[in-house]
Amino acid sequence: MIPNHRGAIDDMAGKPSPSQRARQLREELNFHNYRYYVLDDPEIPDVEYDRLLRELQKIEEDHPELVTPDSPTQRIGHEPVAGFEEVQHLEPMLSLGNAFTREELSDFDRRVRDRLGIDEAIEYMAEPKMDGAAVSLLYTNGLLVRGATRGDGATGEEITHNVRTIKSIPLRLRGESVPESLEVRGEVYISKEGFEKLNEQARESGNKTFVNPRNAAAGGLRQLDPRLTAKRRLEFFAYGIGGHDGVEMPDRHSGILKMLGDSGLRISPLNEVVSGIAGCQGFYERIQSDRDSLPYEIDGVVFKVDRLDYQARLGFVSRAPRWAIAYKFPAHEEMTVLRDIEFQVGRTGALTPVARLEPVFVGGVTVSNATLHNIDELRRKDVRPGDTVVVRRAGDVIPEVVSVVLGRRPKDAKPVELPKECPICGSQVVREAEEAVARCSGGLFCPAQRKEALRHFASRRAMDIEGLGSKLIDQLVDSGLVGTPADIFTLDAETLSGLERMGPKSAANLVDAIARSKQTTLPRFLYALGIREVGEVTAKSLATHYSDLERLAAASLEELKEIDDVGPIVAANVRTFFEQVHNREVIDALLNSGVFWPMQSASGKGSRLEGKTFVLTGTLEGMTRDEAKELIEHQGGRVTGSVSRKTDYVVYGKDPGSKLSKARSLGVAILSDKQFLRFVSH
Ligand code: JCF
Repeated sequence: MIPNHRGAIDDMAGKPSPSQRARQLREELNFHNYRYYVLDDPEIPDVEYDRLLRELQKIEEDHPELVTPDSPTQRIGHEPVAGFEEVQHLEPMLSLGNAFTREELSDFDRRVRDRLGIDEAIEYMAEPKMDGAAVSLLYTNGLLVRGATRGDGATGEEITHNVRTIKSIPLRLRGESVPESLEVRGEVYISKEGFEKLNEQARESGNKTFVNPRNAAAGGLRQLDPRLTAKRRLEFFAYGIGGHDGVEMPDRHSGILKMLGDSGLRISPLNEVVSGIAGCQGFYERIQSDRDSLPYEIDGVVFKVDRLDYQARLGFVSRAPRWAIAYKFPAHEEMTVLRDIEFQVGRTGALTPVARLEPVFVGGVTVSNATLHNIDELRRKDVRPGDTVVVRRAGDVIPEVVSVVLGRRPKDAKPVELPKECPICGSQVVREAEEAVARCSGGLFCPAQRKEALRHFASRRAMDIEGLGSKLIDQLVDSGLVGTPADIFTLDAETLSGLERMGPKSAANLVDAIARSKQTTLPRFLYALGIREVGEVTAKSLATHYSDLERLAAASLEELKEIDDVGPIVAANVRTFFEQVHNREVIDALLNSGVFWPMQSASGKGSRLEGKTFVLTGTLEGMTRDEAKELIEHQGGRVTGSVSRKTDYVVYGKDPGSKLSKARSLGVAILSDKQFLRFVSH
């Protein structure tokens, strides 16, 4: 049990001494660390953990003599090391034999049974095989004293300063009776998410990306500066033991894992004892089908004869035990020849270099396209048509080209250039100085961007065309019925009812919705155009400043930069957008088909709600929150989230929240939704 420190304080006659308090805090923090990182079941919120940690840090600062090696403050406390020391493992670290097919697996099982002279099914401990780096942890009298890489199996490198940063590795073993010494063996790995983030950061800062999670984990362990290791968010699963002294040994491998788990080490929850070859095969298939949804990479499963007396009888061949085998999944990485590099145009017009490959079977599927992310990444990797490349497909992630096999580069291989014009629509390709991405400036005109642009155009906060959803837009574009947003306003019920899943009733409803959307506001219209980085706030600023579309379209860069919320990048985006003839044509067509907005008095000045602050609560009848907000802002008022003395009106609907009672207690004016509508509509 963990002492409740608050209780402890109250119970004692007076305050605990700094040394008592430090011990309480250490125990408590280590307990919560264990709940969070090992059991994955935190008991207290992060802020409370941080508070406790800071309290301990403070005590240790004032009383440095109270710092202990297992203090949670000591995980990253170490200075960078100058180099790695060699360490001798107490027991050698073993490797595993491999099986790639069912036959090889059943050969293994047959060899085991033949050697033991046993006919019936053997019980195996089955576990996922983590794709990380093996480490050995030495605990002396329960205290973590050393961490080491596998090295050649007999000698590894000392990496204690780095394993201490891994939160799922306990600095002290739990439990009453701790062994005098115990080598814990396990795998350090990085999650798929951690790996993606690491590579994203590397890409953003122009550094080399990691080829796979295993390299990222192994590299993390070999940092001289533990602060860099800590940044990689490495994790750990224990899978066995090495040398040990003063431990009562269980008689099964599953017993060892239970013992490790009870000592506070993290054990894979997927481990299972299975029976015979059928059990092994079943486990393999279950894990394989879960492979993509696991948060980390695995490259197969491991089977170990569970009974330790059998293990002893089976012994070893060279470094690999006869009692264990790794049954591998199809590889995630393969080599193939890159035929060509093409540029694909994405949602925002971003040009993504895509590798066209000689088809190759990797990660369980045939891959013939792989992403190269962006032009900088392409340059950094220096991938050229004709190159032999390493392709990686992990989980559901898009296959990517990881590296070039330079030794196989044809003499005449030339790098590809970024196209000056969009390969889809021919518009100019622009690249902002600070951005890694190059983009097609074609906007609404570019077919590749069209669907996304239409989705945005019709969306609730833009033109708000109810019923014009994603699937329907796909159909409309694919059938050629809609090319630009203006075409939406040419659709009639008859045409629409010819589409999939479109009855006469929903067709009629959609036609109504389209007609209703014609009356809009200038900010909504500007936002709907989907000019890069012109969100709702910027659209409002632009509309407030110009109140007339023609003047905005003709505004110079210098003029635009002067406007609130408009920086040089947004100003340039606005200019580029209106300079494209196609965009002007679409806008004209929209206006010709009847899209209009009632003239807005500049910034709503002089209107009745000028300077008034509103708070909305509950479900308003006959309007959405957004509509109410728009009504208020249209007349110069402001909507805020919380009630204070400065609030002028609180508008409430059905099931109002605490804001209504707060308004009452502060004496703020209160309007029902109906009163509000009357109030704003004359
Ligand atoms: O998850 C692993 N990569 C893994 C490696 C799991 C194991 O149970 C292992 C291992 C390497 C050697 N067991 C041994 C004996």
